[in-house]
Amino acid sequence: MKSTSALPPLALLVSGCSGAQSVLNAEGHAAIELKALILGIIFVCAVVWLLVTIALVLALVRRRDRNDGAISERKAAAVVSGAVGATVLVITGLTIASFYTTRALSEAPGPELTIDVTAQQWWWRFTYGGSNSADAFATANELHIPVGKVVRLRLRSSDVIHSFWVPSLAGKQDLIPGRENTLTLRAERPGVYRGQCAEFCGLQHSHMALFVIAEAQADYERWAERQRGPVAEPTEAEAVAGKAAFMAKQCAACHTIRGTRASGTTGPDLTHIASRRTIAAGLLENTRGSLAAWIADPQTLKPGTHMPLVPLTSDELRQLAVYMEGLE
Ligand code: HEC
Ligand SMILES: [Cu+2]
Repeated sequence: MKSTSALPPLALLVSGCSGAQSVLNAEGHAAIELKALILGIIFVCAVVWLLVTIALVLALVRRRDRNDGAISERKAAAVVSGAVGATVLVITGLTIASFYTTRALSEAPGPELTIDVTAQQWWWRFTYGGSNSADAFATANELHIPVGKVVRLRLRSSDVIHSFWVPSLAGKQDLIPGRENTLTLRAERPGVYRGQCAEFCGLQHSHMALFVIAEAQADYERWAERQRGPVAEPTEAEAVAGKAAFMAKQCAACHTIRGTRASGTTGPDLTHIASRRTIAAGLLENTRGSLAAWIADPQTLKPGTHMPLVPLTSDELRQLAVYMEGLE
């Protein structure tokens, strides 16, 4: 709770909303502009409300004082035209303010990094480096960006309309089937910013979260280098067996693990799944236990998800979880 100190009553009201996913916790270029506009509008509206309330109270009190009825016609005309004038002035002011905010949002310089975002029920695919280049890589539900850099997101959907919204960084932008939208992000401070699909998209819409990790350029580059890099070959017996199970069961038909024959695209790329914080779009922490729980029965954890229940023995399940855990 920083810049709301000028508005103590308001600050009290909104303090419950601060945190990782809040427009009031603005840490991105666009979000900071939007927050200034929002607080400005709230302040103006609060002043207007206060003035109207004072006028009402005064009218009540004065009428009780001298109970002689009507005010003169001239005075009434003056009051009405004063009120109309003030309304026009306030609305014009707010319109100009929002015009300048919109302009500031679209003024961002050319992008220094472009990332493809594909939304599908009910997770996010982030593809770095274009789709054809040799060192392109894909991740899921976790977007890493360098702090202070202008990042352009190319937004697409492969099924229904979704909406990309990370309140701390920027406004919403829809992802529409058959169309490409763009959104520009610039994080001003390092941090982990939670986002959420903001357009109802079916059963698991509420479990379609994402995290933007804004980090220093060097950290970002180290992360990208690792993601680009080859898959970790399992050495431990359990993990080796897990890899064999992955290829033998249907897993490989839906998931890609670069450097193996698994090249499905229905589900998230799992080449470096162990480097992610959560699985299933923010539903579960990424631990061996939750990986096993997810693989054992995704339909109970996230009913309707496009990952089916694949029948497995308990040995296969354990081996698969160990294999996943080693894919760093
Ligand atoms: C019919 C396609 C399909 C099959 C078969 C399939 N998956 Fe999935 N998998 C998905 C989809 C789709 C998701 C994303 C689900 C979501 O977040 O809603 C997913 C998610 C996952 C995740 C979480 C990834 C992340 O980053 O969130 C893991 C781990 C996983 N699958 C492992 C497996 C394993 C192991 C098997 C084989 C036993 C398997 N999957 C079989 C489609 C499939
Ligand atoms: Cu949605």
